[in-house]
Amino acid sequence: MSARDLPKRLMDAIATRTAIDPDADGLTVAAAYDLQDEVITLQGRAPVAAKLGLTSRAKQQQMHVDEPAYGWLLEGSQVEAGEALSCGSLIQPRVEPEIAFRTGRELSGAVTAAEVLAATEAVMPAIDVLDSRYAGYRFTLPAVIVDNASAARYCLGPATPPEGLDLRLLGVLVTVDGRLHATAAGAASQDDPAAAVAWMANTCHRPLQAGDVVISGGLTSPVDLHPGTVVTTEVDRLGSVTLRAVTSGSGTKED
Ligand code: OOG
Ligand code: MG
Repeated sequence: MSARDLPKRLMDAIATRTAIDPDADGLTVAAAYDLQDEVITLQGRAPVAAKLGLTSRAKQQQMHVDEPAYGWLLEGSQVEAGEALSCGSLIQPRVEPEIAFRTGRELSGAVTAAEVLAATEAVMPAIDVLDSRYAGYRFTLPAVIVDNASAARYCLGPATPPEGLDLRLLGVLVTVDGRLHATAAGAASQDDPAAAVAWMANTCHRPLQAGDVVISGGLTSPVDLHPGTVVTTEVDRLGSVTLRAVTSGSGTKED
């Protein structure tokens, strides 16, 4: 086995809901993004939103990596407000609170956090549903990049224009089954969620287009998602988004 086999092995992992061991020896970050493209093509679903990952120190320390990564949320992966998420097609889902951006114009090349903010039409509270295809979420940076930054599902709350907001200072509460589970501020992601989006625009070979949604990276360590769990992310000034997980068959979001 070599890193070259990862796209095919990841497809089998998704199809059989069986996590695999990463084998990304010698794989560079640049080559990993090429294999990520291959994984997305093999899935046959168009990217509909971008995601940043490993942008907070909490996540980087937990995962033993020291750089962010990006990936793509694919067609059919948005869980609409009020819709339940069926865990049936996922392997080991986890959720984390994020701030989502909707861009008003194309972003590419050397952009700053201030330029990202100026180009942003709206920001939203978001829940990222991760599903690493690697057993126990054990991976290296190149391996998680090939696995499309563990992208699985996402859920967006109400949209607010960013004018007058300092995203670094926005307080974030994560509630699990009605109990406060974790707290954070926007600055947990790359010191400013807008800086995280700027990092992606500067790094990624495809420009972010007007109207694209980008989720800007988990602000706390993630929570395991089990059927029956209800998770809420509440962000100061932006409002809240709630996700309810159910067992296979009783939900509405299956592949
Ligand atoms: C990698 C994806 C991380 C985030 O926001 O940090 C991510 C993982 O932890 O599986 O989405
Ligand atoms: Mg995330």
